[in-house]
Amino acid sequence: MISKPSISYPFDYDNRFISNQILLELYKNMLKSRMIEEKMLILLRQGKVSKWFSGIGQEAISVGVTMALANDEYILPMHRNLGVFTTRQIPLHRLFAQWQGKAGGFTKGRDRSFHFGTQDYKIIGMISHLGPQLGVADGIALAHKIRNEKKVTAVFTGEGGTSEGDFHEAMNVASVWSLPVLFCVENNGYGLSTPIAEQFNCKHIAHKGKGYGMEAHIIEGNNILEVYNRVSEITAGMRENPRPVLLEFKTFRIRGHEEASGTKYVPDALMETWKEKDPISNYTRFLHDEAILLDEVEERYRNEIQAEIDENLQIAYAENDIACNENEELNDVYKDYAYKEVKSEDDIIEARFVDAVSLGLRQAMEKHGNLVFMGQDIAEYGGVFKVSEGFVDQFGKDRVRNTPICESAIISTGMGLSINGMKAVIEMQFADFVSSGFNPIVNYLAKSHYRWGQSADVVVRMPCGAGVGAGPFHSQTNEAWFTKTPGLKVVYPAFPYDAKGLLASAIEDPNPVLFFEHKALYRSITQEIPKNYYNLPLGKASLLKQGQDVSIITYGAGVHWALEFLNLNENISADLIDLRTLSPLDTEAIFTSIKKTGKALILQEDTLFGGVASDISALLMENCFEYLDAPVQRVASLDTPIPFAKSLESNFLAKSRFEKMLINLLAY
Ligand SMILES: Cc1ncc(C[n+]2csc(CCOP(=O)(O)OP(=O)(O)O)c2C)c(N)n1
Repeated sequence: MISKPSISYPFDYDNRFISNQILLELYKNMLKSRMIEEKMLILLRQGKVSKWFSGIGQEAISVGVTMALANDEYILPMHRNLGVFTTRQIPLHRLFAQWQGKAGGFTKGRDRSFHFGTQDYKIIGMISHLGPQLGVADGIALAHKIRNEKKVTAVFTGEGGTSEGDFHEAMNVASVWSLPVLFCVENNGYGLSTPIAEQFNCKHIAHKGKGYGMEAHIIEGNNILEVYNRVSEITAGMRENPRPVLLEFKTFRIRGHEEASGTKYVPDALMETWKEKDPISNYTRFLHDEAILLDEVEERYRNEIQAEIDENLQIAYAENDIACNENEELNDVYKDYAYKEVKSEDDIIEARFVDAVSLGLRQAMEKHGNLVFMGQDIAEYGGVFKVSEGFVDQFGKDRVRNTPICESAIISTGMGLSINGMKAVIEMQFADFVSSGFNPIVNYLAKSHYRWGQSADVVVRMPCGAGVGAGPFHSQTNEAWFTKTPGLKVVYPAFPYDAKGLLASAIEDPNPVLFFEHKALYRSITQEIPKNYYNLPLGKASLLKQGQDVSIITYGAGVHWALEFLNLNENISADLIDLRTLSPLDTEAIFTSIKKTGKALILQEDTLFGGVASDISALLMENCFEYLDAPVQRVASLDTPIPFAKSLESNFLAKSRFEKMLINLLAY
């Protein structure tokens, strides 16, 4: 029977199609979440947990959504979704240990609160930046869709988070690709202290769905039965007919943004209205009124939960604080990967740099059936540099995907594919545009393995570099943005042979790799290379020339500038080192050479300050000082943006200063 809205409850409770067992489970899960939070508030005051983001008053959303999903469907919760974690039955001592920074948690003490994921429970936690996980959900759902698995992925955000570009990008991608993502927006009135009227200028967030061509619904988020019923029904449809759906849950944040910040800015009347809509007290009354929950059962539940909390807190307290092991800290930055050499010596072909990249990528697609290639105009059009011409015909549209112009969501999508067992290669149309996808690369992909053991099996291809008169936004070589970030690998080949073999390895490697391809080399450098699949180890430099008087250390276009000069000046006796990989850096090759020659010139196309050459210089000072016969020289491009006009660009580039500085160094 359907209960009439009455003065007893602020909402309709429709329990017609829900068994009493589920009705009680919904109740118990909400109660558990509430009772844990109440305990946490006490512990917070006692200084036993650090920060706390309260979800009190919002439990129905976490619990209702989680119970409507199957246990093997991914959920990407936020900082107020304790109910997701507890409904999935994560042992409480692990949660408590996580909040106390102990090893029994999920991050070896490396991240706090809800900032973790766990494949065991199919929960992928947030990063602080809020937005990127929306695109990650796209990637998880895409993997399901490609494998024809009928699964939904649910991702949460607050209404504040919907102002981020990631929200727009992820919704748009999900809609264009018909991905079964349930976008759950918890509209709780405030983003920190900012009220909704200052956050967005439309009546309901659900109205935004229309603009993306997406089904959208408004749900009374404090009504557990409405949440459970509607989400169950909607997700059943999404599994059969994959498509994204936007849900706006109306709710309210009863406590401060985090406990220390309070709620002074919330009008009292507003607070009172919402307190009356408390999801647990109202539902408890309803269950009692319907004789589904008896007093003694409620008491038993409370006692059981209390005992579970106390017992698990003792387990967490009994655990020692983490003892730092620096080796383990460093080792966990990357996922272990044992490189296995694959050789191919027969069938030599003449290939330009661009052909080598194309063939390498094609063969990787053949080798890894779970590899998805994404980028702007990369499908039928073949990419702006024609690297992927013909790929759609060979691999189909599922695996060769044109993307909307949304670097951030696509990088995040790559992360989601990786989480759900696939590999991704993403082509930046120009390396310059990676700035629009910077956040997920440096914060999500780079840090996930260290934080909770989830690697990002993603290669970002970066057509980069100057010398083609393309001006400030199509000519940068921005490798230093990434060599600075622990967790990323950075590869920068200078020859077709290296490009093909290193690309193969970058794709084999389960860690995130930024793969730089100098576009001025694409069609100017040709080499004989093996036609078939082979790989080359990352992190190994190559010694292109051997000499006695100076070591020239360089990569990318710099290798060709140096070669050109040395070939014209055979009297100069130099080691020429092509680094090939910048992170990890082959310091051994560099040090061995300097110990022999005593002089070092580091040549980079990047601008001077803060570039890779600066770190190599510092390493030489620290490790080879007594072998040096002259100050280490860095030769780099001018510290300006890259100009367009030929004469300005030539002056800008390091090449214009290289010769003079090398001669000066030799004369020192
Ligand atoms: C990119 C970014 N900017 C700012 C913040 C600081 N911050 C953390 S949570 C938050 C408010 C989020 O509001 P909302 O998305 O509505 O979620 P709620 O906290 O209300 O649940 C802000 C401003 C952040 N974490 N990341």
